[in-house]
Amino acid sequence: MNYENITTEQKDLIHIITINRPKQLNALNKDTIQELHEALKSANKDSKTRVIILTGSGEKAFVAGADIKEFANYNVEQGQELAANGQEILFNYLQNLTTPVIAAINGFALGGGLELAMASHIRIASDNAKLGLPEVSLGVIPGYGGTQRLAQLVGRGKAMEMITTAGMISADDAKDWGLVNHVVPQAELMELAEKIAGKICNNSGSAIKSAIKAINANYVDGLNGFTVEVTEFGNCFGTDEFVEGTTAFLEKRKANFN
Ligand code: CO8
Repeated sequence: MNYENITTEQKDLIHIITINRPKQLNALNKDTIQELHEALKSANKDSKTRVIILTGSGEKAFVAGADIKEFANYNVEQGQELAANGQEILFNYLQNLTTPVIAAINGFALGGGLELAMASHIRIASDNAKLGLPEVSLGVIPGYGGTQRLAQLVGRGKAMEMITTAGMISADDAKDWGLVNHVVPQAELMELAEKIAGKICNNSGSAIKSAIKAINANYVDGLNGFTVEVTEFGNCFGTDEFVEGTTAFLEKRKANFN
């Protein structure tokens, strides 16, 4: 498929999606959100893709937020519609994708950009990255799940401070706060993302899908994570990959899941 706002690249079992609007610091307009949805959906369906890496083009920004020019004149209904649609087709969709997604944060991750990284399963950052939810400085609040996911990741107190001050934090502080897992020089960011992706690719894809469902269940109203874990644990016993994984262990060889 041809995209105008993103690029995609397949590297063995890893699918790399790059948001490609560097002149706008990769800000998310509606078309970009739709293209990201299509690219994630297609990669998730492709049995040759085991991990997705999401990053931004250029050296300055991962994503500097939702495209402010696009919603500056919206009314109440249009604002709600924009947030609801974005949450459904991109942010919640991404969190619930069963192919693991690594956000490689290569610069500013602000507003909708940080929300996109937070909806991803794993976050790593380059040492020049700056992260924040500056929405209240614009008279709005985070609308793509940021009020919920930031509090889940860093705790309510730090989320309150970040959101009400509209401040940015450094990559190192983000690591201290548990918002990103690793910080490396920018030139090494994709290398680290691919290294983590490679380790994931060595493991059972079907078990990873089950694990993601069980971990995410804790954050869904009405679902009991422990119950979902039991169900998903049981489901694993019906997979070829369970047979391969346990047989390989007993035969003292490396499992081959690909
Ligand atoms: N939207 C649109 N354009 C943007 C955005 C953005 N979020 N961020 C940067 N740009 C554009 C600038 O307008 C500029 O374009 P131009 O050259 O045509 O003037 C270009 O990118 C380069 O930006 P700057 O010249 O400002 O670069 P600086 O290095 O001086 O500053 C900053 C970099 C600090 C990142 C600065 O650009 C900035 O503050 N950007 C806005 C950050 C922000 O407020 N993000 C949050 C947006 S709101 C949001 O994400 C809400 C999410 C939830 C929405 C739910 C539904 C509405």
